Amino acid sequence: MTQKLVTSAPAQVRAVSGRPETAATLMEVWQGLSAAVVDTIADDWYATEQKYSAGRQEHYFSAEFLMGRALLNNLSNLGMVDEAREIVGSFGVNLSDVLEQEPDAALGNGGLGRLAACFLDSCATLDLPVNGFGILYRYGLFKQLFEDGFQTEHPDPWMEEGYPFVIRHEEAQRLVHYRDMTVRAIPYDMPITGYGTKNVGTLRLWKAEPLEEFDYDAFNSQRFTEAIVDRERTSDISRVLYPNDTTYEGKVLRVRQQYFFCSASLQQIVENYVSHHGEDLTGFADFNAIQLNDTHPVLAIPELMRILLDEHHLGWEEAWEVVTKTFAYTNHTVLAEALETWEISIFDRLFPRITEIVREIDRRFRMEMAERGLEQDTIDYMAPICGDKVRMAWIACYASYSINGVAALHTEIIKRETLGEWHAIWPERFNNKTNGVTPRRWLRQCNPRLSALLDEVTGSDAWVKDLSVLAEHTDSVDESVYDRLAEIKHANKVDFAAWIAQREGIEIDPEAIFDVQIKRLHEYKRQLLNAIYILDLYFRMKQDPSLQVPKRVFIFGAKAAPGYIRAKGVIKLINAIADLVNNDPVVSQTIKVVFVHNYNVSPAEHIIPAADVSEQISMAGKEASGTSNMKFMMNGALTLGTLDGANVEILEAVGDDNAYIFGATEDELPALRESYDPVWHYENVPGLKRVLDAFTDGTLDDNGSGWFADLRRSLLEASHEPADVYYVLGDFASYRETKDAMAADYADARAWQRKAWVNITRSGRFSSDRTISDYAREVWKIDPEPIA
Ligand code: Z57
Repeated sequence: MTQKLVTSAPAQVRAVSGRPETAATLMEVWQGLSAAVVDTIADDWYATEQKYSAGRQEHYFSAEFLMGRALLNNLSNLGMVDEAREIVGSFGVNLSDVLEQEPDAALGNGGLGRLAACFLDSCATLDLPVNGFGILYRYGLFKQLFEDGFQTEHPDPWMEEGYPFVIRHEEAQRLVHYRDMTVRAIPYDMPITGYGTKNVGTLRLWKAEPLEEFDYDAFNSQRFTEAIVDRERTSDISRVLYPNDTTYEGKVLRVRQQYFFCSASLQQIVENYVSHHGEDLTGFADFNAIQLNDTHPVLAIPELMRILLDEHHLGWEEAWEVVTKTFAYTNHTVLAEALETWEISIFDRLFPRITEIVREIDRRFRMEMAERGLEQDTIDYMAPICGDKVRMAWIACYASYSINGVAALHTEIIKRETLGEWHAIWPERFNNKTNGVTPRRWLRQCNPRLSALLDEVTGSDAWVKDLSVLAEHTDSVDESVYDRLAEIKHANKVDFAAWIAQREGIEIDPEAIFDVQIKRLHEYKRQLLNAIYILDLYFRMKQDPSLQVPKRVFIFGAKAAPGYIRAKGVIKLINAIADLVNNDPVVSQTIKVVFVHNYNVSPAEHIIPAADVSEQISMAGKEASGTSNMKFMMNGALTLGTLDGANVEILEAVGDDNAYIFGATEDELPALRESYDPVWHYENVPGLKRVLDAFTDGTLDDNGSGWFADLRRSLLEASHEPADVYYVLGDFASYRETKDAMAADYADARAWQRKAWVNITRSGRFSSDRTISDYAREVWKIDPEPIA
């Protein structure tokens, strides 16, 4: 197989550049090498597709797949990294320079989209018959720049220069009908290689194109521009990813997108069923399971009903029987603002038949529940349609045979509260699937130094496919491993410092503690709490220049949704604090603040291996799981966190001595809130007054935007919303104490490395391989199908 790359790579580079391979640009080498990789897997990819399509399959429906870069991932999975290094070396270039040419495929916002990408990696590695279905957005998540410390957004045309890892399949196109237009859905397939297996999975992304190249009538009747504009309206559907994470925005184009990929995917899946198993669709669910990644693909439920009823002439009961054995739903949040509720008039306007079906689902639901003896209020609360709104989560709960949360605590909360009424009726549908991350990308590829140590300590690379084997080595290691670990972290920090100097123009000291918070900007994640700590520390240092403070770099990466002004205010605030701190000739000797712009998958791969402290500080009960917490753990960073999401399970895995936990717990919060007075905290908790006053007294400059005053008000003043909804001031004292203690502990390097080693070796249950094995066994009922 690798011999193939040696011949294919130069030929492909020559084909894309039209030059000898030694004269090609770095971008052309990336293009050619990538095409050569696709060349080497083509036979296995085809064989995998053939095999999967004949048996039972799971289809992962998601509006987002945050894939990041593909070339290194594929080379590494296929065992071709050294080969590739040699090959491009012979062209006169360096492999890492070639890899850095690749744009991130950022077809997702954050945790939910990246989870889908990790899941595909695990499915391929475990030889499971699973394919992903989504949308080929022309523009991925916006590019973030800072101008005067303010976030600005810019388009991300990620495949405009050509992208060899998606293959257009003209012949497999489908039509998607809306009331006002019919659109062609063209599939673009991305190969999903697994580690150490021949199987290659598929991510199928649909692109919207106009039905006809030209509307001849329009052209002939002198309506040239209208004809062009009309063409553009169809391509609009797959033009751009909506940049909201955990916040719903009721835009018509967004429903169009959702229906678009659900309809095209279902048409294909049903056709495949018919071609292998015949016209009798009543057996559909024996061969197909569909996982709905949040409510974004829930239109697949009425759409499958439509296909079964109208195109295959099943009766309603028969069709509903099939549908309710096919779909499984994952809930990813308890935040009310994320719940999708579409105006039924939008459905009417776009697809009247779907509206009809949803109304019938609603009617039957009400009847069924009345028969069960439910109270009318409960029925009204749970019904798919409420007034003029369609509630997507309720349709999902009604039609799905499995409903899962993404961490133990989260699943308990949805059973008790968010989806409590559903749990009361169908407790057997509920299950937990704690999230995981792929150890291929998040350890083996991004941290080669630590990977080499793990190979050495465990005697092989078996941990890459079974991360749980590391647990055997928690205690039974030679003390020298801790020195190695320290050296590795230090070397990673040196690399990272060089990367930061280049990218952000800030010098940081690798001897300092690297304290990192990287995630979407949201009030519930409490970047503001971290910012307040830093500003407080600055004032403590100013007030007492003899204060002994461990050297630290506070690192942030975060995008704010473009319309989320308060989140943008926090970005501006952190940048203003960075200015204050980094430009203070004394304080900046000890602490620095770096806000990495345009945070994305590939920056994460640089940041995480260099981190010492993993900030996971959401208000308890709000972060469904979190997944960066797992990536940090695998790379030996220690968690500073609340008992929220998967942090709870991380703590369970490593033990109290190996994580730093602070703050109010989910079960304490209701009582605490009863008597909560943020102004009392402001006046009495050491440090808070001075910090919050600095928001508005001229210490920090918000360029006249008024945003810092708004942030201060959001914490202190109950006007049209309660003050400090996310308990920032309430948790501050506990956070400060724990974070100070943690920094002090860093001085005992040996003790710190021991903790890091426990974190690394106990991270096995946070591999997405574990998560996916559980889904495969308990929800999807599928077995591995190796092609070899
Ligand atoms: C999103 O990234 C998440 C939940 C959502 O409802 C939407 Br919309 C987007 C995140 C959660 O906030 C994380 O806690 C979780 O780890 C991630 O989904 C994957 O489950």
